[in-house]
Amino acid sequence: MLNKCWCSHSSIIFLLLFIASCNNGKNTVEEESEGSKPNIILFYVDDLGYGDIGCYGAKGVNTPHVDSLARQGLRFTDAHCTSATCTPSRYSLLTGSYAFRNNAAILPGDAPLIIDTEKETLPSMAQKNGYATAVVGKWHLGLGDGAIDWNTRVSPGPSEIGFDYSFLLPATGDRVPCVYMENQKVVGLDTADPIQVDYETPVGNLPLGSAHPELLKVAADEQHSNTIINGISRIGFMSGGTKAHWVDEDFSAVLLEKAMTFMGKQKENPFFLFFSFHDIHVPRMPHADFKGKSSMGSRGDAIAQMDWTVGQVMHFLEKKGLKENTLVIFTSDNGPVLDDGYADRAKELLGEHRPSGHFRGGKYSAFEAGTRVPTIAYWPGHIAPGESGALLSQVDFVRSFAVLMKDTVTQIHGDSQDMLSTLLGKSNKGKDYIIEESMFGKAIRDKEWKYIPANPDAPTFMENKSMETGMSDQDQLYHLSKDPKEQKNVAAQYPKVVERLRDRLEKMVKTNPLASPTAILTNSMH
Ligand code: NG6
Ligand code: CA
Repeated sequence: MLNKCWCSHSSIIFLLLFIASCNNGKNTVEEESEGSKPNIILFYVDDLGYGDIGCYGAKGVNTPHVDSLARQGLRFTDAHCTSATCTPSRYSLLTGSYAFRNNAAILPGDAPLIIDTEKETLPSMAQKNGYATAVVGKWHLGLGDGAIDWNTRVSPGPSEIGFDYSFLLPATGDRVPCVYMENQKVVGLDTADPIQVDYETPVGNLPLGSAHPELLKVAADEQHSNTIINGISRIGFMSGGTKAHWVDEDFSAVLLEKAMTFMGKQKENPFFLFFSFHDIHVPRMPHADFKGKSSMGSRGDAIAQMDWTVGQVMHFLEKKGLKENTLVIFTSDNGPVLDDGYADRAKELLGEHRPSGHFRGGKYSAFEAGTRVPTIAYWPGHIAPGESGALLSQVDFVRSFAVLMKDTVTQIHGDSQDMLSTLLGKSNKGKDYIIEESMFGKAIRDKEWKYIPANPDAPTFMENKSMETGMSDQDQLYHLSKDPKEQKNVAAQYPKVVERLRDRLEKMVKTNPLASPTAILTNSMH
């Protein structure tokens, strides 16, 4: 088991090459017939900001592997996750619907699955089109349908929404239960030491961070001061499962190995791999091999670890002859945050590095950096190297992938529209409108403008995160093409633009394509 021991990176590379050489499958470029379906790998990094990658201006860390994807692929400068927080963005990514349609918000670690198992999803669509499907990494979409018994197979979960294989961190790294789940069962569980989880009341007798700060590798705020696992206090209480506890420092190697094994097994089918990183979410505990790889402490070192992981997957594809037949998308689930509950000195060690790039806000925020995230599409021979300023949203990935797969068997409902040509760089046409969700409200974008409706009930600042929420008691309008930093509210000068965007936002919110699939608003105004 890799979660209790760390293998050196060189031995991992050896293992990967070994897996690759064992696979004499047919899934190579030469053997693929013309027009066959490409594999899809979706690298989904957690909390990675617009400015956190070299090719987007990072200063405190090098990201050669991701930069190389960008150099040989298409780098987007106005691409967005749907929300400035994780669960909603992931919900949209997998269902093709905006998360507010399902009131999706950041979930506790024992929440039920929030995706309707009756509806098509990105993985179920891929599955029905002949793809082998897997999710490896952070889930945070809920599991089960109520009171979870962590000691049995938990269902519904990934397999009920179309994933053939899953290897999960059930919620987040900072939430209990701190165990991996493989195909919805806790990995390495000793039945004599059952797991219990509670988000209200302490359970069992594992030490709590609030009572035993001396046991901690990193100090935490009150919210993150419950059960201590692996020297880190978490949100929520858990007991039992001692042999199954994860080791945070091993996340990248463990997830990588699971992803490789899944890919290595695919022989006849194309595959869809949702590689859902824990990096660079808190607690940031990169492996010792990455200590000091950045000038920014553990947040930067976690970026370096993530970049290395991407490099390993790409190396694997190359060795296996799959590079030319795999569409790789690299992106993030929300903008950056420095202090998210642990005293890991992310802010103090920042130096010249700007996690949000030249945008305002970050995770949780309605300002641009909440959802504008690094986004790269890479597919040698199919995507020409370059840059695209097209306005893009992850809500459209489902439908775009459906078109790529020439899907005729499913009907993906929801807000998702076909943006494949833009994603592949064949067109520069962006979306006419996208909604940006955030912690306290929605905003709407078109190519030039951003409108954030007045929200007098919301705070303007989150003290504990040092983060502007983007909310105000006034309507806000920013002329982004002239004022990308959202410094000057021009709502009063452009009442017609405000009216147009307000109407459009209301219409998009009201027209629920889930209730009436044919009611999807077209990408253009008419
Ligand atoms: C917040 C947590 C934060 C993080 C976030 C989820 C507190 C005070 N903060 O509620 O630490 O876990 O949820 O992050 O509890 S996300 O990337 O999964 O959305
Ligand atoms: Ca996140």
